Amino acid sequence: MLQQHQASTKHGLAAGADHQPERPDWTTDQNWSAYTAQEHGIWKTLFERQSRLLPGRACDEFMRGLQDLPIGPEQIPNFEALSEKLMQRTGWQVVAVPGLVPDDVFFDHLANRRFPAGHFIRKPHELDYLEEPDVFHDVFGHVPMLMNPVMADYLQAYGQGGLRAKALGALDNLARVYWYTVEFGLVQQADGLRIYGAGIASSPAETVFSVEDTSPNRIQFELERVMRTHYRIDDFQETYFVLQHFDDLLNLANIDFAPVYARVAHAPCYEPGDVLPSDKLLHRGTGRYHQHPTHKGKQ
Ligand code: HBI
Ligand code: FE
Repeated sequence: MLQQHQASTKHGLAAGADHQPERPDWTTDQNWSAYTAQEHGIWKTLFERQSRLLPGRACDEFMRGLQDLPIGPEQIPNFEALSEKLMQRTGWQVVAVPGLVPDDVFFDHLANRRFPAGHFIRKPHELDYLEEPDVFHDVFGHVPMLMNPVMADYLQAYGQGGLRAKALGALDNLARVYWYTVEFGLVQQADGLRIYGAGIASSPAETVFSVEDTSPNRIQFELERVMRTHYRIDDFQETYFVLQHFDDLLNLANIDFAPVYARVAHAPCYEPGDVLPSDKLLHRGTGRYHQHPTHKGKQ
């Protein structure tokens, strides 16, 4: 994905700078019956590619969530059917939005256990590159993890924390935590390093790169370290942060970030590829990939 979250600055681009949302919460109808055969076909191509790559690379929680959802290769999933299953399992719903929505709107949805998913699908020439989260990234990448009670609570806490962080002037710090967990997180599983981040799980190239390539750093997750680390939005990550246990997200959902924001507020930030003496390094990257970037997105 990488590219998908060109972050808040892209909101204007999402639908045109003068876009007026249909409704104040920016939701729209999925309009499922309007998808064309070609659009379902794009879903199928992406779905089949990821279904081959994820076993042995994505964590058990992701694979289980995917299995238990009404998601398959043949059709773009129906958000109502997804919501029904999710609601039973973790009390979440999937709602349709036209693309990126303003931060406050995004946080409000998450705080109420509604996941806003783009209802459009990328074009054939964008299979590996897009600037806004589409239905494949949002549904295939995020929704399987929302079947898990830990991620379900963590993402709600992120929504609740978003408005607080904004008031404290700490949105950048919180957004980095989101980035390096929900989007690009890796976790140590009993049988090896695994993916749980949606940005990785919806990207074929990064699925392999994140867990197998020697180029990126893999560093044990540490909250203040992550809050201080810039991320790349235009290419593979230079560093992945690794949870020791998936349940570590529970602590993150429950602790008060305010004192942590206060500590990092005047501390310097790190570049995406920096390695510090204090880091618990699982793998020191060669950095080879980013020395000669091939613009993976546009390969
Ligand atoms: N809107 N639809 C959508 N999806 C996102 O992931 C998203 C967003 N708006 C804001 C946003 N992400 C981030 O900038 C915040 O998490 C900080
Ligand atoms: Fe995402």
